[in-house]
Amino acid sequence: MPKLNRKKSKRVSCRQRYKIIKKVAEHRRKLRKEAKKNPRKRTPKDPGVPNSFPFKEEVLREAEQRKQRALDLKQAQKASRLKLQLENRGLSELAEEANRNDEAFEDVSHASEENELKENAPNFKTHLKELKNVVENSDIILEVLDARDPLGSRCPQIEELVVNSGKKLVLVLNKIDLIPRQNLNDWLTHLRKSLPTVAFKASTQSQNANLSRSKIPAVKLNESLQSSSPCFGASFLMKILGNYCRNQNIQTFIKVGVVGFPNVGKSSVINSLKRCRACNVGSTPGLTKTVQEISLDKHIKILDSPGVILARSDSSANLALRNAVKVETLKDVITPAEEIMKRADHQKLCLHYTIPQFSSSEELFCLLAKRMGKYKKGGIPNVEEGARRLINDWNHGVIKFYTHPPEDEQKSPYLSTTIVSEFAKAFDISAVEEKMELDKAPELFPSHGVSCV
Ligand SMILES: Nc1nc2c(ncn2[C@@H]2O[C@H](COP(=O)(O)OP(=O)(O)OP(=O)(O)O)[C@@H](O)[C@H]2O)c(=O)[nH]1
Ligand SMILES: [Mg+2]
Repeated sequence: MPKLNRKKSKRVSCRQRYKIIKKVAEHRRKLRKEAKKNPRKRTPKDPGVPNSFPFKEEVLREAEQRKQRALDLKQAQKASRLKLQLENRGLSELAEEANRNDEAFEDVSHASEENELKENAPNFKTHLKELKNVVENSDIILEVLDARDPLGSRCPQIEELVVNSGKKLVLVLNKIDLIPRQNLNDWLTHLRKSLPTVAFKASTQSQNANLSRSKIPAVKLNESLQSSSPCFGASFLMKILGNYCRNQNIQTFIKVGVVGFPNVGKSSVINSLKRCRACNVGSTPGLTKTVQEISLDKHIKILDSPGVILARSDSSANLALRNAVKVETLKDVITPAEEIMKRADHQKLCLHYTIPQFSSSEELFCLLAKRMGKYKKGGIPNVEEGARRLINDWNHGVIKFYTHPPEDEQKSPYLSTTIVSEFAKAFDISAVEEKMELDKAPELFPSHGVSCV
C-alpha cells in the first residue's frame, strides 16, 4: 500500500544547488564591498576602572562630572542655535507669508493644480535652505532673469531678503540673443531705474574648457553674432564686480551668489565667467541641486544655487511657459499649449511645422501629432504629444517670444531711493555704462518673434 502523508524530498538538482551557492557568494561579495567602502568604526569597549586602583572613587566622580559638563554644553549650544534660527528666519518666514497670502486667494478648484506643482518641486524645502545659505554667505547677489520674460522670472521675496540683509543686488538679463534689440534696450532702461542691470548672453559652446568670450559689449550684439555660441557681457559684469572690490577696498575676496528661477541660465552664466564647464548645464529645469562654489579669480568666488520658485500663486501653466517645471511631469499639457497658441502667430506656426491652416487648438495639436507620427490606439492622433511638442519648442526658443516692460512703473516697496543710489555708487555702473555706448549701438536685431503680454 502506498504511504500517505509522505514528506516531500528536499533533494534538488545540482543545477539548482549551484545556482543558490553562486547567488549567496555574490550577495556576500557585495556586502563585503559595501563594508569596505563605508567602514564602521568600532568604539573600543571601556575597560572600566579596576577594583585594585587606589583612587577608584575619585576617578569615577570626575568622569561623572565631565559627562554632566558635556551634557550642559550641548544643551546650551542647542538653545543658542534655536535662538539664532528664530532671529534668522528671514526667507522661510517670507515664503510662509507668501504661502499664507496665496491660500487666502486660493479656490478649491486649484487644489489639483497645487498637487501638480508640489510633484514638480519635490525638493522645494532643501532648495530653499540652499538658497538661504547662498544669500547669507554672499556679499553680492546676481539675480539671473530670462530676457524673454524678465518680470516673470523676477522673485521679489529673494530681492527683499537680499536688500534687508544689507547685501548688494545686481540683475543679470540673460538670453538676450533670443529677443530683439529694441526690446532689450527698453528692458534695460526699465530695470536700470531700480537696480544695476547687466545684459548677458551665456556661452552655449559644448566644450569643457576655453569657452570664448567676446570683447563686444552685449548690447552691441548683431544678427550674425546672435546665433554664435560665444558669451557676451562677461567683461562688463567682471568690470562692475571689480569696481565693487575697489570701492569697498576688499583685501581678501568677495563671494558672489547667483540666484534665480530654474532654467534661466545661472550655471551657464558662471561657466561663461569662468570660461570652462565648471557647472552642469542643461535644458531640464532643476538640474542644479546643490550649492557649488567656484573661484573666478583671487578676489571673486561665485556660488551657483538651485533654482527655486517662491511665488506659489503662479499657475502650473504659467510655470510651464517659463520652463520652470519639467514638461514630462505636467499632468495638463493642453492649457499651457493653448496659451502658447493664443500668443503665437498662426501663420508662422504653419510655416514652421509645414502644416495646413488650423482653426482651433485641438486641430493644431492633432496636426502636430500626425506630423510626428504619434497615434493612440485605433489610429487616433495623440493630442497630448502634439501639445507637449509645442511647449518644448517654446521653451527651447524655437518659437520666439518676448514681453514688453510695463508702462506704469510699479516701485518695489523694499527698494528706496537711498538703496538704489547706494547700489549704483558701490558698482560705479555709470562709468562703465558710458563705454558701452548704449544709445549709439547699431540696431541690427530683426524684430522677429511673437510678442506675448
Ligand atoms: N540661447 C541661449 N540659451 C541659453 C543662454 N544661457 C543659458 N541658455 C540655455 O538655457 C538652458 C538652461 O541653462 P542652465 O545654465 O542649466 O540654467 P540654470 O538656471 O542653471 O537651471 P537650473 O540649474 O535648473 O536652475 C541650457 O540649455 C542653456 O544652454 C543664453 O544666453 N542664450
Ligand atoms: Mg544650474
